[in-house]
Amino acid sequence: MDFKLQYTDGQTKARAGLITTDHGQIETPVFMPVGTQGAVKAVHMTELKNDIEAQIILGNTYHLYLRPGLEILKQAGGLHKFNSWDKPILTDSGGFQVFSLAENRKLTEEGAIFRSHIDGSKHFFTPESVMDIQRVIGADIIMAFDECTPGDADYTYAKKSLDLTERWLDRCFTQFNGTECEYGYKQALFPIVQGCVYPDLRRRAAENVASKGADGNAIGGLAVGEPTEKMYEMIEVVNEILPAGKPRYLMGVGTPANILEAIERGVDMFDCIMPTRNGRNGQLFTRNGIMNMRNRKWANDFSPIEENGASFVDTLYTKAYLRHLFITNEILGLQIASIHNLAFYLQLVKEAREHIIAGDFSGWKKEMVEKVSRKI
Ligand code: PRF
Repeated sequence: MDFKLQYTDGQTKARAGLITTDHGQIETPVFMPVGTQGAVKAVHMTELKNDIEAQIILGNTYHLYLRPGLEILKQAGGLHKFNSWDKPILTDSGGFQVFSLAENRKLTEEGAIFRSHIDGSKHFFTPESVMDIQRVIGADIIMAFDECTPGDADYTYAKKSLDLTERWLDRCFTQFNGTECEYGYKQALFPIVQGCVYPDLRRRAAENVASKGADGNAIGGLAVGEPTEKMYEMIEVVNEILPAGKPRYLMGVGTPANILEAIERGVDMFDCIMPTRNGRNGQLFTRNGIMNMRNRKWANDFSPIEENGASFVDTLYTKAYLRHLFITNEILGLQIASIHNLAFYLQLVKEAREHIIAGDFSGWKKEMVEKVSRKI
């Protein structure tokens, strides 16, 4: 994997760059739609590619390991072949999902013991096994096995947790460096900075991560219950230390405003379930603010979903029709909302890139944060 830093904004820390993988290039900043189980919920690959213009999608080690399981993924020839997505894929390591989904989970020095949320079966993830699983899934970018420290952890817990994540990181790199992709292309391993809301822990974590000389680096443990201002402060602290010449990935963030604020602070890559999950709940993000499609006020609003929207769905359908689909529980409503929200997120980040290159990011960002955050 290669990263070229193409432009750095003069007034802020925002950057534009280009990642090259064996499955194609990614212009940054980039938003990566989440396809937890190998599918972006309610969205076809053709729509992702041609309408939403996704450059890379996510998958999850935890889910794919449980179903379809490694045997099937191996037989398929990896996730790209299995789900018919021939562009880049990134997989999260499962640490975060074990903690948010699995039952009876327990952390030990060795790894994480948990029971499947699907059938209660018992499993054990270690840094080594998680590297091996991600070799079988075959994503272009794979993530280190970490503990995502809760946002309200006290200092003592956060430090102990970071110590463990750092020991696990060394084991991840040892295993990764001793193995190869099963399918003949290259995979990159991104380490993850933890450290909760404590600047000294974050600095230490960022220095440790930077010392690995990885192809890219991630910031985890944010947007997990801490105040938003703390999140921005931690991004600033960490990005002072992470190498400028490598992409920086802020995991699981966030609202359109969160993403613009993080781009301003030097983040290049994002993923979040918000556009798809909130979309399925009837929440639409637009250039003019956030709409709840179940609201009565859209019942006879026959204007397009979004004038000058980023997707074909925006002008093909009206607000009144989309509201009707939500009220009647038609699955087309979920599809339209998911496509709309993803197209909006991707266009927003693409526009950010254009403004970074044009040299007027700062003013544009300030205006957009205000617009995209209001409720309409
Ligand atoms: N670690 C991992 N995945 C994640 C996170 C993390 O800290 C987060 C936190 N926002 C989302 N996804 N491995």
